[in-house]
Amino acid sequence: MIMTLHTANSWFVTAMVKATSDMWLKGWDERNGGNVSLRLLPEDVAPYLAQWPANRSAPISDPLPELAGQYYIVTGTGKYFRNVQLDPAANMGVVQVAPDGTSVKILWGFTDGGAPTSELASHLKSHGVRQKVSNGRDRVIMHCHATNLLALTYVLDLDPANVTRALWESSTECLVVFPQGVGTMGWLVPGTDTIGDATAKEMANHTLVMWPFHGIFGTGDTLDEAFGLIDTAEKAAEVLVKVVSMGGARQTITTANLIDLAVRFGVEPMAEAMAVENWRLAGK
Ligand code: 2HA
Ligand code: ZN
Repeated sequence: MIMTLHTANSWFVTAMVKATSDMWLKGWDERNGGNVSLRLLPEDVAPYLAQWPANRSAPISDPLPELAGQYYIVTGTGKYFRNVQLDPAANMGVVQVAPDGTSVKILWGFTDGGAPTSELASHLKSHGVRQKVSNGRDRVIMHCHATNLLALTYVLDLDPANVTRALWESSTECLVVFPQGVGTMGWLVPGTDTIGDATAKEMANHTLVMWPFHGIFGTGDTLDEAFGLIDTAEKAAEVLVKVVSMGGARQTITTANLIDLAVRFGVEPMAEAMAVENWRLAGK
């Protein structure tokens, strides 16, 4: 008996549906906000390749020949995360980077004529960097408008060490979950190569990158890891918003506590953030 494998039942479509649905329920992805990409390995796509039409392409604004041949499942431009679960094939697609890195071939999905996310540049540039620094382990780039992290960008001094230290002090697990801290940048126009380059640059040293007045980028080896990373930072951000709203901390996790955590969990925390004595609100 010949069995037809349905792409909609693949582990990677199922996992993307779960991630985007959870992100919607978290309130991180209003309207068409947010985008997610997951790098697929040849063995992931092999069972399906022969049945995929692969008759369209989409340009990559800045060529990335170092990613030639790689496969990604990625959310679509203009698509709403709340709708992904209703019609995964219309709201996401599987693409392969062309040999010269100037375009992607659309292999599956985007069934209503859609195309990959407007943040494809940020995603692919960041994938390139994360593959290098993680020795090929990291496979996910996740962007969303996590409410409290976004709110904090209006009040925190945006120096990366300062932001990192403020979040580390806002929940004990933070230093363990993101020891490399949070990268930041100035405000930039989304959907451009400029913001893509700035994001990828920060991704060389951090697993989280903050876009002021916009949102957050996270990475990881799996969708669960990237989601859990953003969820952890967002939880700490929510605590910090409450603490600041209550008039500020009267007591906190100390530097000595942070050192104990790093030793117990065997992580090497961002030195600049460990050196911060009192994190600052902007303009203070
Ligand atoms: O896809 O979130 O940054 C919509 C966005 C752009
Ligand atoms: Zn966004």
